[in-house]
Amino acid sequence: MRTPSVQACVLGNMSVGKTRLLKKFLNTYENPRPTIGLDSVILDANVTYKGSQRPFRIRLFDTAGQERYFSTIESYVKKCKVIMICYSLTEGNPMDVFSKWLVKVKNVMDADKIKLLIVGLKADLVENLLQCNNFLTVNRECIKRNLNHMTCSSIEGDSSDTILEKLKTLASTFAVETFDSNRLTRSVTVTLPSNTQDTKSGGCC
Ligand SMILES: Nc1nc2c(ncn2[C@@H]2O[C@H](COP(=O)(O)OP(=O)(O)OP(=O)(O)O)[C@@H](O)[C@H]2O)c(=O)[nH]1
Ligand SMILES: [Mg+2]
Repeated sequence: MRTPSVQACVLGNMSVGKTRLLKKFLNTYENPRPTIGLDSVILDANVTYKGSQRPFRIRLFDTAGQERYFSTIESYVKKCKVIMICYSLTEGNPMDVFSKWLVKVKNVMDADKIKLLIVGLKADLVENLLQCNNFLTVNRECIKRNLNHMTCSSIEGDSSDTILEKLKTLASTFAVETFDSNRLTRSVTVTLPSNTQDTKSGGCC
């Protein structure tokens, strides 16, 4: 049986650190160039299904923050089951997460049917999160809207591992749905009417 694949993507303004985060997931460290359109990476994951470990894959799309590319990436975003919206803890308008990116997501899909994760990046540049205006603003909105909110640095420490684990956990829900639907498909029994054989043998062939 083919390994199921769950599609996911990373959205957010230019230069917030989306590509650097994906490179950290893959343990590659070169400084990224601005993304043009979109790229994708494959991540391997496992989930416990009916008492045993089953593998699945996550196809994770890295998207350009530049507005002009959104029409190109929209058709990929539509098919994603997990969406990470990233923002910088140190620059830009943190409310873009909701007024721009979440609105775009809701315009192309039913946000209740997917898993959303909001991620504040460049945590190494912040001394105290509890005094960080971007963090506090986004956190307040996430609590109101009951959204997952995490922070990380793609440069220092291992906080990106926690984000990767969370991504895998969110995606595993959809992998399990695929296992369940495969199981149901396999167990369907089709009973043919008793005269089918006669009808066929009396036909033209
Ligand atoms: N200090 C610090 N710098 C970071 C971090 N993540 C990314 N950067 C830097 O921020 C700059 C932009 O990072 P990218 O990953 O290219 O940003 P992006 O969101 O992919 O940008 P676009 O592709 O243009 O949408 C690069 O110089 C990165 O090295 C981080 O966690 N900490
Ligand atoms: Mg990029």
